[in-house]
Amino acid sequence: FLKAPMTASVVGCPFSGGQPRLGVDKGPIHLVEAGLLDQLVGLDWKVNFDGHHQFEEITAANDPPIGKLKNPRFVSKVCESVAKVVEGHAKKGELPLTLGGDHSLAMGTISGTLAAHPDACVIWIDAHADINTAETTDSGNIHGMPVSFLMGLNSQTIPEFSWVNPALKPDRIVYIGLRDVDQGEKRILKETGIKAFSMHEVDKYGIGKVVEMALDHVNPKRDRPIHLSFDVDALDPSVAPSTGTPVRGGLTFREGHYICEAIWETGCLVALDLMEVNPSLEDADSVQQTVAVGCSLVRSALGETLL
Ligand code: 6HN
Ligand code: MN
Ligand code: MN
Ligand code: MN
Repeated sequence: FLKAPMTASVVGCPFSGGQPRLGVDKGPIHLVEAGLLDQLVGLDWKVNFDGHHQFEEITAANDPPIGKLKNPRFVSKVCESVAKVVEGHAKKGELPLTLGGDHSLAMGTISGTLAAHPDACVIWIDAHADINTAETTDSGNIHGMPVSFLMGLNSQTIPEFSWVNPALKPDRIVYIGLRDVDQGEKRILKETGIKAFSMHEVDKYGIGKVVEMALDHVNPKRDRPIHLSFDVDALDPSVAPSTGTPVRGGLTFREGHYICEAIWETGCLVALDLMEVNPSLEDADSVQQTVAVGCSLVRSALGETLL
């Protein structure tokens, strides 16, 4: 690849099984209804969208916890189907744009990207590291664990998740925006040596330098395909209030958009996730604001410029 594909294939994922709060499954519906797809057409993308993915056949019924993991079969099956869809789009040279839904979906999207682009790297924008294992998780919510599955960090293999190819290497993922990392996750980050730029580093160096350092780490020659997984809770709750696990002290509106713009400028973006918009949380104005910010983050990542 030399230049980013100019066809975006939207993978709408109305899914909330990786966490307990209802409504995050409505995120993709609101993003599309807000006009996101027309906005991308306005940026000269060809946009494929054949409706939101239907997960009816994959039911949450009869899905007791496995250890601490909640809805394990449901999350696993949904992610497996998302992985196939993302892989298919990516192999056709299209850019999969996955709209969540909760962040457990990234187990699927990144699996799909790595199947199509084995040399890809991941830039994970989040308040959280989402790297708990089945052993370290307190909540049992799988949206706090996708990275551990992608990296094969669980000490015991869980047969229900055996489809996941643990192909993500520690030097191929970098975080920006972290500020609510669990004790067990801090240990994992240290032991694996994964590079993470928390809000402390954003304050210290500024977002421009942080993005440059992040890219230098994960993509030093700017020749690797990039999967950008953006959890809207990376933004400060004053900017994106309608999300399930808000944490104060987050990225400003501009810092969030700068990240997207700078990644687009590399020309290496091959897949994008926008996750954790929950239109059932907070008042109508907050919902409208969060959905609008979600749309504008996607536009920035897909080439919208200020001038
Ligand atoms: N997210 N670390 C917490 C947990 O439950 O494991 C929070 C995870 C949040 C996940 O926001 O995508
Ligand atoms: Mn499709
Ligand atoms: Mn997340
Ligand atoms: Mn998060």
